[in-house]
Amino acid sequence: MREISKEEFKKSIIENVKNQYRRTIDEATPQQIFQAVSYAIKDVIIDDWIATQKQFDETGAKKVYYLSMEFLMGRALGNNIINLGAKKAVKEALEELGFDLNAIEDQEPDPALGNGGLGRLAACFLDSLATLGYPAYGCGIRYHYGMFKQKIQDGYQVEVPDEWLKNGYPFELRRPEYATEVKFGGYVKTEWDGERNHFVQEGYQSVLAVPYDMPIVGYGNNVVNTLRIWDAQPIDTFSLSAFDKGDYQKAVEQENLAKNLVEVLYPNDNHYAGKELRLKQQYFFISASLQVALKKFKETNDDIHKLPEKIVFQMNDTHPTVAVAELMRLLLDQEGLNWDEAWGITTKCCAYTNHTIMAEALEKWPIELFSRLLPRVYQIVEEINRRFLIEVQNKYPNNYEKVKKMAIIFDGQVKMAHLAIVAGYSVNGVAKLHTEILKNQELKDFYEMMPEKFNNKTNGITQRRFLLHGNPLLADWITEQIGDEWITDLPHLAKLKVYVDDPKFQQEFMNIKYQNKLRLAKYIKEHNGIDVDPRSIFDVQVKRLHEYKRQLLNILHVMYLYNQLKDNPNMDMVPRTFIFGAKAAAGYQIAKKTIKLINSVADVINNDKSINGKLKVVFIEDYRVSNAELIFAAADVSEQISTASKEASGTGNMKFMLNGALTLGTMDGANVEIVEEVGKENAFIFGLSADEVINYENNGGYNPEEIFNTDQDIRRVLMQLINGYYSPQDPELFRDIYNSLLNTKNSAKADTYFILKDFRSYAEAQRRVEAAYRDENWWARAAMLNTASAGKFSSDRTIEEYVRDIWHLEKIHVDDDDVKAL
Ligand code: 26Q
Repeated sequence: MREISKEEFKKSIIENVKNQYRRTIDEATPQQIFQAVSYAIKDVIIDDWIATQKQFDETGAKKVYYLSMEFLMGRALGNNIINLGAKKAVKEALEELGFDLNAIEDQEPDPALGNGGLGRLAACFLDSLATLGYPAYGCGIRYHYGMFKQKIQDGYQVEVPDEWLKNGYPFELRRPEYATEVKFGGYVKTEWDGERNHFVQEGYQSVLAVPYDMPIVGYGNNVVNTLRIWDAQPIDTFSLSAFDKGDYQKAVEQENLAKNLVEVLYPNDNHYAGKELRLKQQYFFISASLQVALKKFKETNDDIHKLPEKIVFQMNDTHPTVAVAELMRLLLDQEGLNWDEAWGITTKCCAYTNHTIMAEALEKWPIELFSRLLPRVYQIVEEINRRFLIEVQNKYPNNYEKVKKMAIIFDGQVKMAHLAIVAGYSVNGVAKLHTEILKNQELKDFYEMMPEKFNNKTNGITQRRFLLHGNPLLADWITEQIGDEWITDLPHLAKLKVYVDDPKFQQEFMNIKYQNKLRLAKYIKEHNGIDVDPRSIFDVQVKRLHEYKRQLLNILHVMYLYNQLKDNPNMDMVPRTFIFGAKAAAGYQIAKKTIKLINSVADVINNDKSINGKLKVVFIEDYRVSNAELIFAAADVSEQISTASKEASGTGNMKFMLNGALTLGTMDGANVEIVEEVGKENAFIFGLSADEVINYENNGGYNPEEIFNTDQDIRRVLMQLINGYYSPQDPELFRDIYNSLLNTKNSAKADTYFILKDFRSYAEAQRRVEAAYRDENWWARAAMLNTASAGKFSSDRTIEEYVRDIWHLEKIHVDDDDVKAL
């Protein structure tokens, strides 16, 4: 790694402040200092970036294009500084200029171009790809407004626009030279040239796609990959075709299309909303990305049939699946290939990752909408479907059930998952259990017909952000004990296992946890005005708000504990702080009501002097990547309590584990593998298994009435939802939550997430948590073991598996000399 000199860096900051703001360092605002530091860092990155791209060109290396509607990057400055190996120099340079690096980092807006797990996974993958030296592009959308900012007013979530571009974002680079046109609507004209048909789209509207590139800096290896996000601009009205010249109406429409297209990220997580604009967004960034990828390929290759040797498109869920048909279109209509040639190439270039089995998340587009918006692409999907159904019928003669279940187009809808599976050469789930459920339940028919496509890639996270950057005290301590190889090879953490029984190491480890709890307590005091006891158990559930994730189970249990304390104020109890953080999709009413419930319960409990501060409830406003780093570092207990079978993997669970929190969870998603690594005895597992849940579901659900009628503690908690105990002004406020659990009219439709069914088992697991925490040595040992056993969950491991089984990439090397030679 190249040395970055402190003195040069100081000069660079001063110059940047002067040139950009005409100010001296003493006059600059903290935001201006942030900008200047970022530009100084970008100057360093640029050389590596150019050298890396040169390596790509010279080696002709195969590249992965990670196609994703979401990249939840989080702040770049701190991570870039770390990955460049410049932390010491920058920190000291800033100190000598009178600034604190942390405070400057806090000036950066969180680029939040994603909702939750799927978007953050894409960001972790980019970090790992660059660090491992694999040629990769992230392709996405430059939303002008990312994930909304959450304010809590009177206990309710209020959504505020996320103006992340307001001050300009220093790490992006506009690349107008790669701008390209994307066409919507119109109709397809067929022209026969005596030999073959040509398909020409006419009467369309179009926009100009303009890419912005962000550097993705590898750790300590000079490699800089690219995240390319597309912005939309109106096509210059002058360049309208002769046919359209002077069409004022059309010019205005195209301008509006460009303006709306990339305006905002849809804030739904694990929920499909069949919005026309969403489909436009999908096609927009896919068409632009594919056009430019092909063009680049053709600059150095003359045989289009070799495309699969040089390019792979990984589709992050079905959101980018229109890529399959768009690639076909480019190969057929632009490259002039015949169907079999084009299909042969497409099915060797596209691979698909599934992130959910939740029925409401599956993308199905009405034919009417799809064909109106993408007339040529729709023709191609129809032909893919027609040919596929012939195969199905050949394999299963006279079996109409199969056709019905597997068709890509059926019942007036285009099913994107089916398209992705039929055209992709790889279909992967994101944790072992999830992949088994895909193979044996959700995608059983496809698995039976094409078993060779299916494979598992258990998710991972980058330790560079979630330990090295987010928890510097623990990171330094670990490096002191076992060296720094864990930074690029996480399984090295296992070397910590020899220390777990040593009281000195236990104490040091728990002392770091305590320091991190103090840091979070300070954040909570500043942001919530609540005092929390850093000696209490920090019991944390942070993730998107969704019924299947069961924040409701958690808060009902808090209500139950509070009832116990009220009955018996002298109850011997280890003080507990229940910490929540969650955004609800703006239109998801019951999720929003759950936020209100958590805040109402918090109000009552936090203001009740009679319980001597034994119980506190905190809802952290605007949970996002930057405060997540503080939260994971400070957690004792990691709540991973989804209804078994519903959480495909989870990745927060891994971030907690890495930071020494113990998992309280169901046997769902990657929890299963976490327990496999750390041992069941070092976690708190409860609840129905996935098989049991699926069994109930296949037999019409279960009857929560029975539990309500026989379990007094549960009944008492439920009655408090409708007797105004937590909402004296409006006793009906939580009626809808009550009804979701106990709708008396149709009990099969009640409690579909098995909250009451799992309640006792959860409460019992919580008692085990408390008993375990009383034994300080046991807890310290188990916490250390969690960190020491987290090696598997690095996204570096996940990426190596994708490369080995799906992508088949070669590493590139960028030496210091390559950079100097520029
Ligand atoms: C679809 C259509 C229209 C609008 C929005 C959407 C949409 C958007 C986001 C559908 C789904 C998502 C996000 C899904 C997601 O984050 N899934 C999570 O993926 C993680 C990474 O694999 C897993 O760890 C989680 O278990 C899974 O819930």
